[in-house]
Amino acid sequence: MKLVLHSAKRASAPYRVRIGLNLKGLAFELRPVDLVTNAHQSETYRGLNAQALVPTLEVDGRPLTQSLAILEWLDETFPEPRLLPTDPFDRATVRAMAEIIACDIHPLNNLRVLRALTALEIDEAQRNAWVARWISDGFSALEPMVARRGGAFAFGDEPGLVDCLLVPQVFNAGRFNVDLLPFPAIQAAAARAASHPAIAAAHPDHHPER
Ligand SMILES: N[C@@H](CCC(=O)N[C@@H](CS)C(=O)NCC(=O)O)C(=O)O
Repeated sequence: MKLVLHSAKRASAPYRVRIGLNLKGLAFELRPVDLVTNAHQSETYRGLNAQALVPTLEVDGRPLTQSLAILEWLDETFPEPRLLPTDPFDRATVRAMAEIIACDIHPLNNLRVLRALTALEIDEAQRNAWVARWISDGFSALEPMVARRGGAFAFGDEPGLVDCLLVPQVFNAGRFNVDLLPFPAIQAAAARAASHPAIAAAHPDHHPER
């Protein structure tokens, strides 16, 4: 099976998928998409991803979009090691933790949202305060869940779906100087996960310069 990941260096949604692919031990070709020059808005890229967003994972030439859907496809197609637990209650809990990041933090802070704020003449300090507000809001809800259900990783003792989302979101919080002191369980889980070899290999530092 040939896997091609369309990814951008600092973007958190493709970072999630790089972590998932690495945790599964899968080889993939990485195709950088330069968000700064709007390569994601080209007609060619829109042919793969009608939303003009990264990531897109091509599976033998067929495109899959939406990082959470891609991660669930990965888990169903390559079941070991598991990203989601087997118990239905635990699966729902893991999805709820992941969706706090994917549905309730990230969409409010995406590049197109920040560009829209810029177009409304919102200055950089106010944009950064906006980003910090939504990260802190989401992390306030996630913190007790990680404290309750986390172990060596964000959920339990093995790396999984929550780590795929948490590590990039904490990286993003760092870019915007968000204070993580109020979130000790999140900080500890993200630090432990970031040092896992498969997760470390997905870091933007190892991504081509785009
Ligand atoms: N819900 C989507 C979000 C994808 C997304 O927003 N990707 C960002 C990078 S993290 C992007 O392509 N932004 C380009 C833009 O906003 O113009 C997913 O999880 O795949």
